[in-house]
Amino acid sequence: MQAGQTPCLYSFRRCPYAMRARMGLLYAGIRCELREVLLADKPTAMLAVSPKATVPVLQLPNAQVLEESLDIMLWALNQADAQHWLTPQTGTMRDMLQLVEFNDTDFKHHLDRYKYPDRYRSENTDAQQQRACASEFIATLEVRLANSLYLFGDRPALADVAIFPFIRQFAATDRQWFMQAPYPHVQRWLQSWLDSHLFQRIMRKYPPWQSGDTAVYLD
Ligand SMILES: N[C@@H](CCC(=O)N[C@@H](CS)C(=O)NCC(=O)O)C(=O)O
Repeated sequence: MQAGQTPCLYSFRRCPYAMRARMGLLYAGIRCELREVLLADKPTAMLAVSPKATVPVLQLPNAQVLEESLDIMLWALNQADAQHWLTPQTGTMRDMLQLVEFNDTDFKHHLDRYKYPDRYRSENTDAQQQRACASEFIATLEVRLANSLYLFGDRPALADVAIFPFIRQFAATDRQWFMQAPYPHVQRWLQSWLDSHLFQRIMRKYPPWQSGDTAVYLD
């Protein structure tokens, strides 16, 4: 397949990995074609460039393909980083990547089991137990956010953007429980991201892409 003149992102609106990729691309001001994907019916063009078959996938004009959301964020931020998301006010890039890694592994493991208990019946676990395990991560975020506005200081950085879409899912699983849980700073931080102009823009709805459609761009 021929790569186009602009990067092309295969995305799924509600996927937290795709959200962070779209946030990074939009923040960096990268003009990017957006192809909304149905997970149950992934386009052949996407599978041809990325047989791994997960979203997001970014195809670059030089035909390079980025198949990991964090790689897409890092690629975008390395093009333009006006608010210094790559250089946090406190801590280092390595510290941020460690926290994101914990989010993507341990926390995500428990989040999935909390959110979709029916899928994990055979594991003999229950949603409340999984919520308690996931909450340990929320508690570590709470400590950080009690000390600063964002996870690594008083201005946003890569880790905030990479992590909040997953905390959004956690909060939405049982909103009533989350709002009375002892995490006021996480609640405040999450709400500020949900209210942000950037988030509102990446959550615009697009119909699923089909081969031959007129290109739509992330804006
Ligand atoms: N490590 C990948 C994970 C991406 C991922 O798992 N995305 C999910 C959607 S949220 C997916 O595409 N799953 C495949 C499917 O449901 O068919 C990344 O960071 O991009």
